[in-house]
Amino acid sequence: QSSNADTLKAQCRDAKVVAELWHGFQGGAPKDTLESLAVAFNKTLKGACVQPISQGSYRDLSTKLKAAFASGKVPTMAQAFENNMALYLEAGQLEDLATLGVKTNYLEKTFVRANTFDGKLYGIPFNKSVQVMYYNKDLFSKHGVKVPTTLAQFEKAARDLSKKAGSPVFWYQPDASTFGYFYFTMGGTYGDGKKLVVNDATAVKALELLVDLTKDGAAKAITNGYINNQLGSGTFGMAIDTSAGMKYWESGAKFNLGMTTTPGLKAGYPGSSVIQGTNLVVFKGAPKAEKDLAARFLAFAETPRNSAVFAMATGYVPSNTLASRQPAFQDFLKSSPNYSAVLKQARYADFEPRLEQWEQIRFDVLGKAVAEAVLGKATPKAALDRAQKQVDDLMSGRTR
Ligand code: FGO
Repeated sequence: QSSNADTLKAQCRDAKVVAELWHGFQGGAPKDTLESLAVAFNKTLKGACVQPISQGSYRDLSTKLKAAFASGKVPTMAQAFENNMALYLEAGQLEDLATLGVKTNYLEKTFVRANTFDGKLYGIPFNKSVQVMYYNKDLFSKHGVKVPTTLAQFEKAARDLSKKAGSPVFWYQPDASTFGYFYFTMGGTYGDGKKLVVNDATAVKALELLVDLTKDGAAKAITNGYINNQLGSGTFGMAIDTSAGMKYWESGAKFNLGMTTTPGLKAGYPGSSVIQGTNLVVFKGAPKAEKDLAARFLAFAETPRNSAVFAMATGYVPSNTLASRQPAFQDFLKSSPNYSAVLKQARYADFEPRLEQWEQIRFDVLGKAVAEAVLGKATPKAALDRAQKQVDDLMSGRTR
């Protein structure tokens, strides 16, 4: 079926050293591009190969890695969010990349910092994304509404356009990612770095905005998967979503698709955006020959050229700061002006907390609270207060 998969199988069949790379891509441009990268790398080798293996979703991936730690059968490499890294590091599973000679010259500094714990580098940024605003150019021009650049304009545009269209035009997934955009943009920080806070006044205000827009028929919660898969199900106006979905959005949109920076607090300044996507880590328990091969793969993945190719093919932010100077990248920006929003937004983006417990919290606690509130099962304040109690219990080890 997929020629990349066949090529990889052939490349790894007789290899003496096979470095498995467990990942959370499930298809589409991200998976294809990762596999193409591995195929190209393997062509430079004799008797060795990198074998990407999808483990399902990102969350399936971390679940399977934890099981691998317990059984002692770890892969060579894997994708990991920063909070996953905190957990894997605590479990003693991550290799210090300096010992493998991995360099970070020209890599995005904020991303590299997020991979650094106690002064040591445990991962390199690979597929890092930012949220951007996707919108329906045709709908905005049809009704003569200006594309919003501030939160106040955003709220008004959502209400005005929805009235004119006769149905809610701001579509969102009721989860921690969507909430994070509003929360960060309003100045939220999830606490002071000592105590994790999800129910401060800013959090309540952020969730109230989403709930009010929903109640008033200006926003629609998409509860069955990615927004880009639902674009045929009504009049879409705008959404805040990961730049990594760019190719999916482009193929799903039956209208002129616009991409721009997120609405912010003040005119002239984009809003914030949650940094998502993952880094590549190497596991201590893998054989030396595999770890050395992994280090070479990381260097290959991060060349300006390969970093540019990956970004152009997917919508991710290039990890190498020299990528955007590649002639092919310059041509790409001319033919895909939407993508420039991704580069601009990357300067206005925030990380979620880098805590071991965060993955569980963002899905099972915060994400649940957001869904409850927008579905009208609890007020934003009540939902977030309950979430805070669960956070406190998890952080103090009272629950697991
Ligand atoms: C996804 C998840 C986390 C954490 C954030 C964490 C775990 C969020 C969000 C929950 O690489 P990103 O930017 O985008 C993904 C990429 C590869 O699959 O393509 C996106 N995609 C895929 C198919 C499609 O039809 N449309 C589309 O946009 C896909 O989202 O990562 C963003 C979405 C989520 O997975 O539901 O990162 N996230 N922090 N996941 N496990 N842990 O700490």
